Amino acid sequence: MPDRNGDSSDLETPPPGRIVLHVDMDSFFASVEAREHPELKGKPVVVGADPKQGQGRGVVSTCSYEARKYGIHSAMPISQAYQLCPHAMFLPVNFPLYHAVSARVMGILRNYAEAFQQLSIDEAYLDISGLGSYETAEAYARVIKEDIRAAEGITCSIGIGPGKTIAKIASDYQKPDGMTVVKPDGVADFLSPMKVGTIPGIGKKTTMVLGAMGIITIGQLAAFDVQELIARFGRGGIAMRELARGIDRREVRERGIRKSIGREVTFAEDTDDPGQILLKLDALAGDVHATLVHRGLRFKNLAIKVRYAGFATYTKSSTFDHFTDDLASIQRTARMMVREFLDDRKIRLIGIRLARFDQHAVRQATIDEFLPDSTA
Ligand code: TTP
Ligand code: MG
Repeated sequence: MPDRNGDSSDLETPPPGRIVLHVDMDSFFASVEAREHPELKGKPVVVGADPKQGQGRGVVSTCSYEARKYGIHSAMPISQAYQLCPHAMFLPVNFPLYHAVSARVMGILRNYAEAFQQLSIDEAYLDISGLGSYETAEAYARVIKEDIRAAEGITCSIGIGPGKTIAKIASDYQKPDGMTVVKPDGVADFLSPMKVGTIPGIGKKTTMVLGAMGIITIGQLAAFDVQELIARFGRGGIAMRELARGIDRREVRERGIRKSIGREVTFAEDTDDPGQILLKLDALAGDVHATLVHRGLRFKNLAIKVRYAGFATYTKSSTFDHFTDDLASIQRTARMMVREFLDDRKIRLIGIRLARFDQHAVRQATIDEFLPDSTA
């Protein structure tokens, strides 16, 4: 005889609900520039390649929301952006600056999370299930937004939901400075009318194939015959349909520590000009240093790479006797090592790579302070 308080009553107990928060900075590079140069605030700002009066090559990295009104967007040719809005402020990409801001923002966010996962330079997942309710989670998210605004002078958009995919879709739902909370019982209504391409991971190709099958919206995908999806996409078909139904058990977790941080650049024209080479080397040092700081790491081993015009490639590495994150040391050592490669041969590419890391002390999570029954 099954115990009356056994299996069946267990089934009635809802599983502890997961609450995932996704945060994405608004027009990140452009917002940082506007913060650095307040006269840019409220203006169309385009960050990317030099437009050269419409003749420039290269693309838009990002642009302010004011510039988006002119139809400008990320990855658009810079020449086209110039045609659309010649009076926009065009700025070059300043990676070290954005990385430094990103590192500080991520540092703030990490402190709010039970589990934390940085997704890109300007977005992250926070598991905040311990807050226990979506109402508390929303209030918490407002504190996070205000914290970032006060510390870094930029805005972000936040999405909250029972899984990573929904949280990510939600953060993009109202931008800029948005906040979208999707409770478990609202997931189906939220997702159904959206286009399938809204699901992260469903790209242009899959969207086309689905379209040919008559599947345009997420609702249609959720209701579609699973066997047919498997026949067309294999196991990916099941995963896709689950996401469309709001089922997403992937955990928020830190990615593994990187083994190395490298950056290299090919000169527009092969060169034997030491001034030009050293300048580029300094810039690369700045880039790898920014990533290092961004990841909260210190390194011990530094390598440089030199490729001559004929493709002959050499590397040279040097190991410090202590861990460091000092930019001047990187630049000094890289310059010293590159010297022996500076002869009458033209150089095509140079690179810097940092390896052998130690991690700074892991930051103490402060989420407990916000828990409803906290004694802190
Ligand atoms: P996104 O978060 O995709 O874009 P965004 O922050 O500029 O704007 P949104 O408000 O829509 O989130 O990308 C973050 C940064 O990554 C962006 O500021 C610049 C950089 N980036 C590129 O350099 N090239 C690209 O094609 C994209 C999409 C982003
Ligand atoms: Mg963004």
